[in-house]
Amino acid sequence: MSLRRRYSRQSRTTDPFIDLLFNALLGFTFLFLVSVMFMNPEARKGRVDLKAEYIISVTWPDHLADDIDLWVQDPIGETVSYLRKDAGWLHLDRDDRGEINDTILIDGKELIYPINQEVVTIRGIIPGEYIVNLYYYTAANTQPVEALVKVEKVNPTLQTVFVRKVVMAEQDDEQTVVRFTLDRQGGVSGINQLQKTLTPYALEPGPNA
Ligand SMILES: [Ca+2]
Repeated sequence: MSLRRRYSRQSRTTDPFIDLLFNALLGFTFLFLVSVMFMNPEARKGRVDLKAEYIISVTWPDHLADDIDLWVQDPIGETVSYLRKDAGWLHLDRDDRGEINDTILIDGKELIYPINQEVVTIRGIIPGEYIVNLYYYTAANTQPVEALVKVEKVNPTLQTVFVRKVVMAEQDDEQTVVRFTLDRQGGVSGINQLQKTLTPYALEPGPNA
């Protein structure tokens, strides 16, 4: 049989079993595409599934080039900051440096992400006192910057347990914004503002010297 004839014979074959297989394959492909579309719709919207018990955040006005840093210490003295993003159960998600790292490259295009925000998560409960400090690392101008600090309890539902506006007057200012105590069940008490320095800068000539 010549190659041409064999080819033409095969293309005319209408084996019902092959038809069934082909239709089944089409069906499975369709189901697969549909399930991919509906699988985890939240993730497709870009929502982040945070594994955390508490979220501590600071935000300051968008588009400002000022760099403010969040420093958090846990009850056993572990301190998280941009210098150490994981300390015990504390984790700093992002060191926001004002405008410096607000531009990201996606598919070769530069996108501006103007939001000034730093977030520390407490991923597991160590009972005792936590200390939350702000440090004004870079002042872009002479105007004081107003920052908003929030402490949110994640479980069982998101609940704000502390919120305060803080004025950072000049570069190198450090303030204890809040201290709070967590019990074993994650309940919060003992909120106060007793000041404590968490940065090591006072021992050094200074980060901007
Ligand atoms: Ca920062």
